[in-house]
Amino acid sequence: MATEKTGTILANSSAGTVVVSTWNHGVPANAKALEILNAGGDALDAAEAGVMVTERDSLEHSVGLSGYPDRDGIVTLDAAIMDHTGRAGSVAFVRGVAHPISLARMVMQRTPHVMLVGEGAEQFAREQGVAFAPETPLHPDMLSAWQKWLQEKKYAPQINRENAFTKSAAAGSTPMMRGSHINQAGAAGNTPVGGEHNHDTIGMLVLDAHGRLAASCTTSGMSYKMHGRVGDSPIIGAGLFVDGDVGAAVCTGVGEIAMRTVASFLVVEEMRRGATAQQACEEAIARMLKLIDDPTQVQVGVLALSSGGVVGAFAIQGGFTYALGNGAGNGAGNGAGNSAGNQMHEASHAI
Ligand code: SD4
Repeated sequence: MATEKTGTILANSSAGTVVVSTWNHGVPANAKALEILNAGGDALDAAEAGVMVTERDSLEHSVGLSGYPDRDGIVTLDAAIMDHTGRAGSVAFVRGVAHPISLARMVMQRTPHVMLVGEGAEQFAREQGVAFAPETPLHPDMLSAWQKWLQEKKYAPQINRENAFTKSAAAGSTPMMRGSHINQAGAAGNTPVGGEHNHDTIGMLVLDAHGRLAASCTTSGMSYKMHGRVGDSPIIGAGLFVDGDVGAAVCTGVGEIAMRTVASFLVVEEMRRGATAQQACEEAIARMLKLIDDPTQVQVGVLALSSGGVVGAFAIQGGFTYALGNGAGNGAGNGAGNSAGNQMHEASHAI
């Protein structure tokens, strides 16, 4: 079976099903997506259901309603979804919705629009019968973190906070395959131990058995962001992009940099011009570095998945982990020669 070297990993190039998603929380999210793919499901369904696992995890503090609030103590969520035909939907700056990814999908499938924001997105949620609870109290840990933050009100994003987790011996955990400072990857039972001035997202790219690509992305954005701030995650072309003939990409990290480089679109266009998934990610990070005065203070990670099932991953700094899963019928597994089907990796990086 043919394989292609991507720089960090070997991925199966004879398609089959592939799921790749950002950070440690990608493992349980991938597991759900693979369940759907292995049952013959569609890439779009897998991409939605996969990240819903992260959205509903009350121990997950940068995706969904248990996320860190903005500086005014309000959790506002951003999400987007895109399929292989170029259809896309997104929501931004929404409160009180447990599954913004599903609301984004409704925007895509039930409106003539691509993006709804704020009160309009919330009104749409109510119209669609989506449970909407704007008065949802902050998660108790988030309330105390925010109250602590208010004492200084200093905004200083911390890189790779997404991986600042201790690991319980929770069932379903998966050892990381590469990487220096993280030994185990997340699953239920994680306890945050990192600082709180940070950011996080789950972005997921899926290739199903019919060769259909889809991408999803959902986040509570940067902690203690200005009220009204929206990052790259719900912006088609920045946070995620899919071209069914070429590939898909998703970004995580400091959204402003991904927005200013239209990074996910760039990655897909590089692949269209012949770059491998890995080369395309590296080019996007190179463009970002031109905009950044001190790259030691900024983290952005980029994932790519070609229409042939080849994965690329690159980041500004070390510590960007991602989960790669192969579904049934894809016995080649991933580049470490492991066909277990859902493993953590750490991306190579620029600095
Ligand atoms: C944002 N890109 O709101 C998101 C945050 C993120 O890992 O991805 N953090 O800027």
